[in-house]
Amino acid sequence: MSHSAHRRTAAATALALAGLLTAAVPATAAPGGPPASAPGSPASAATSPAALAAPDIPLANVKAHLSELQSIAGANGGNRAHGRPGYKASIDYVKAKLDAAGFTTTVQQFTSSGATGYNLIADWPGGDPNQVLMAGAHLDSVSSGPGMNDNGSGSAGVLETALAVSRAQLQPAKHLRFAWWGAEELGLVGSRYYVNNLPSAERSKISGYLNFDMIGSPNPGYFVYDDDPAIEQTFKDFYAGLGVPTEIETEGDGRSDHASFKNVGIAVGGLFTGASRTKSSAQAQKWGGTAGQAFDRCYHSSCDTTSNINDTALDRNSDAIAHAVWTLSAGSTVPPGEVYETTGDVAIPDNGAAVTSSVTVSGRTGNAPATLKVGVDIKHTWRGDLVVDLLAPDGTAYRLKNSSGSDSADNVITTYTVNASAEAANGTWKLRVQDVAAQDTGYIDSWRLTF
Ligand code: DTR
Ligand code: ZN
Ligand code: ZN
Ligand code: CA
Repeated sequence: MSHSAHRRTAAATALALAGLLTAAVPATAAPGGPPASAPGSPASAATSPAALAAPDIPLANVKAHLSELQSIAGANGGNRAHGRPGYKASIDYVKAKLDAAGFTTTVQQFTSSGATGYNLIADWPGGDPNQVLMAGAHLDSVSSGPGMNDNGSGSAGVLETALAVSRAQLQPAKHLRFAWWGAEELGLVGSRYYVNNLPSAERSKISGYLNFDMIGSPNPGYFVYDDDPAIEQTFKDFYAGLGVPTEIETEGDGRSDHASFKNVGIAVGGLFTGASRTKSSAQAQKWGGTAGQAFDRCYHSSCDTTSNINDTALDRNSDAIAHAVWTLSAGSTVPPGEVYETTGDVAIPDNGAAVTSSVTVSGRTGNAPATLKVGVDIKHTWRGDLVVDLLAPDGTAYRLKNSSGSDSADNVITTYTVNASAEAANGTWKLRVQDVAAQDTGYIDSWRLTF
């Protein structure tokens, strides 16, 4: 009997196990692809909607927000710093855009250094209130300048992504919440105030916080925060699609508003194009720009104006924000309880080398669950001979069964639960079986993973 690995819904698996399906399908039936069933047999795969593709974020729109913020600084003493009129005017501008676009906005006040500060929170109606994806940027500048790259760039990129959500009337699985923080330059004051005043029950609903602080540096690097693996991978996948190499952000820990969320155990990620560190020649080789020069020579200076922006970096990173928001808010692209299985027989050599049987998982986002079900069906007399492991796509082994000389019963037909939350879901998983004692023999009949 030679079938190959395929993906079925739980219901279809029941049919399959009842022998009603004789599908011989490609080893990796990608979700949304053709149903994994032979012609004439009952439709077997739930074709769940894959994550919708994010729209392109128009650079001109992002730059228009920057121009507005520049004008606001110009009309208010040359800056948009905490406690200065230019900051409140920046809040009012962003809030007006979001109110007009259908967001539910809240202005949260706090006091820092004797002055009133403001956070702007914008909720997009809909989505699972128990799964909140957040994206944010600090809106304040230092007092020495208008703060276009730091951090008008992040503020404008997040704002335009929110407006794109409205234009698309996106209805993601998760609830979307956007935020613009006050007094970041005084020490993450606004974002820390928000997190500290969020009841723990509300904190636990936040599935991730995406931070964007300096995403248009004039001599840009493309840095991805190395925090939550699924969020990091989402950004890396986006840049891989552009053919743009990225580096891990190494100076960022604690240096921006994601730290306020990370400090209370919320998954975080983000993007950064560099500040006062200098670009190496190797980095100039891969990214262009000027080696030996700071990524942003106007960091925290009066020259951090709209001319202190690299349009390509701002455009790419704004699109990356949208990609991450669309992708990470879609929930899992395949319904829970999705089964990936193989029914191919693999003979187990008596008292010999280990053998493996593979199942390929694709189309999922993020990591495998902490309760990954591994259903095995091994036909073998005197099962005490057998050692059984699950191998994750990266080769990590999870021991399912040890040998036991005294266990003379036949067959291993059972389901194990494995905490595979450290493993990326997509890839080729293997069941490894070894017969470590002479005489009794058998074979792997089938096995399956249920996510
Ligand atoms: N703290 C930010 C700028 C900054 C400097 N290094 C990093 C690394 C990652 C994010 C941000 C930053 C500020 O001055 O606003
Ligand atoms: Zn700064
Ligand atoms: Zn900043
Ligand atoms: Ca044996």
